[in-house]
Amino acid sequence: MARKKPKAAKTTEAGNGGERASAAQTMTAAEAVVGTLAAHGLDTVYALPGVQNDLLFEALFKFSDRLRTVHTRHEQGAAYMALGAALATGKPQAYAVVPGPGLLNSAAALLTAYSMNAPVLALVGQIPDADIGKGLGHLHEIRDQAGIIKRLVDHSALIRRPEQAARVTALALRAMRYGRPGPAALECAIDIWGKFAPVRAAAPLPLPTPEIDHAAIRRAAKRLGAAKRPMIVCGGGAQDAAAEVSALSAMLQAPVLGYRRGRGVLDSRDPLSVTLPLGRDLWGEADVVLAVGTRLLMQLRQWGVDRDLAIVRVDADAKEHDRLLRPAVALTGDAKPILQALLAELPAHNAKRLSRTAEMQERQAAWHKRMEKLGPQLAFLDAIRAELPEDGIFVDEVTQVGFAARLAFPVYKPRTFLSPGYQDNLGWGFATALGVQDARREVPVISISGDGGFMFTANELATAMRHRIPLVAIVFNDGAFGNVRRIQQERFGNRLIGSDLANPDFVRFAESFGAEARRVRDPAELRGALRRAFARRDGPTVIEVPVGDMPSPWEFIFMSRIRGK
Ligand SMILES: Cc1ncc(C[n+]2csc(CCOP(=O)(O)OP(=O)(O)O)c2C)c(N)n1
Ligand SMILES: [Mg+2]
Repeated sequence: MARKKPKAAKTTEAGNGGERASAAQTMTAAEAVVGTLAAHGLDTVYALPGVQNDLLFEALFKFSDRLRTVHTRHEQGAAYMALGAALATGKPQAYAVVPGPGLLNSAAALLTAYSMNAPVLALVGQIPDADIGKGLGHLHEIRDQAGIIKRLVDHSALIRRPEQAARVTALALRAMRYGRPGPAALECAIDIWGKFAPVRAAAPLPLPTPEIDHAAIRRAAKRLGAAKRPMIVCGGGAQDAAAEVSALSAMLQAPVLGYRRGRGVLDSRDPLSVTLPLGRDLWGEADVVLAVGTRLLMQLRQWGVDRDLAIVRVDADAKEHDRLLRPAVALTGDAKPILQALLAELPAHNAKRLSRTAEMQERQAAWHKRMEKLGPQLAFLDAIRAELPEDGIFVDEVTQVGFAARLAFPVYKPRTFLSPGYQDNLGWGFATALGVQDARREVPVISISGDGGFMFTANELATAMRHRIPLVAIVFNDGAFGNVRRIQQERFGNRLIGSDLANPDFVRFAESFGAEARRVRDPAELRGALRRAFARRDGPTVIEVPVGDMPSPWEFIFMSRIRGK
């Protein structure tokens, strides 16, 4: 595509990277976008190229001293990697794809980012600007791409002129962090990316600091302080408030339930740290629950609620509070400052608390015993925990060992147990974990998958090799969509359909990419293989574990009502 560079309106010494975000330079829309990403501290774009985005990639090349471009083999890989990087760091991450099929290929990951409130920016190409909406059949044209995007993210925009590009990007990045965090998307047409204008890369826009409602904090402190059986429930929104949750738990002697996205907020070694199913017992007894960054869907819909339970909710999104049940006290904003205010107020209202350590240890042990039913899964998890360092990151999947991990894998730190939220999408794990490991190169990352889930993105082993990502991926191979097969066996008279799998030889498959690969037979061998794999930091390792049927975890997950009608 021809592109004429107009005379520079003003030249600066800032050079390619635009060291000073404030200096206006003549640059393309794409450079303004990429420069703005860099000015916001982003250091990587996960991407798959194509003609609509050629000028975007040209800008990425120009900025390659400040932003790495990690290219993948499928757009879902790019978007899942950005998601993994966002979950691991808590910071905005970006991916770039062509329109139409490129966008749709990335859509499951974008949907997952939305469900997990993860700050992922999608940069999506477009057909020629003047033809958008005309249905002419341009390459990768899709009807109402903006409308499709709008249903996937809360904030989106089409860049139409280079003069707008930096500000539109900064607005998207602010929307991703402000209020309820989450993904955003920017579209830009093939003929706009390369257009020049005198612009400056935009620095981060100030985030309004939400006022803390001190009257509501006092009401919350009074409720919690007077509670006989207080309890804290954490969701993904509590991950950045671990210190505050831990302090509140100690002050109130309140057990902290974290399941899946709330795991690791309170260290599993604390006797007050619980998952399901002990969490359900405690929910049944609680008189006041402090819910932090969680929808409480399982609790309110499955376990039930009655008038004897008052809920104090902390949520970044005011619209979220009343969705299922009006709480006694609603606190809107980021969990951390709100819980800090609560911590300051609580001592004035808090009842004298006896330690619940002994009681909790006893109750934990009793459930531990009942969960021995999941022995095969737990033995593998013990092996992983024994080798994964405290700050190592475990990326969960929709697989038998994953279901057990959500219940029983000890998690010591926030953002070290990543589970896919309410999409629970098979196939998220391996590519997301690649993004996690790419963004956190200094810590070991484990991805677990079943044979079914692994094959959704196993092609990204090529990406792991190309970008030397030292992820360790464990594949539990039962030759089946095992979860589905068990349902067909138990509920449908063993009428098996669509659940058996023909698999590659996973070791040879991984080796053919140049990855390290091992097959292990039992937890002891798994430990040894993990130790070797963690010692290797220059590329991926795949460990295949052939397994048989595993005991069902569902009695510990889908538990019946414990209070209310
Ligand atoms: C995107 C998506 N498609 C389908 C499903 C339904 N599903 C849940 S578990 C499962 C089978 C998982 O098989 P595998 O990864 O081999 O794990 P296993 O249960 O055998 O351990 C399927 C198909 C899903 N959760 N997400
Ligand atoms: Mg399987």
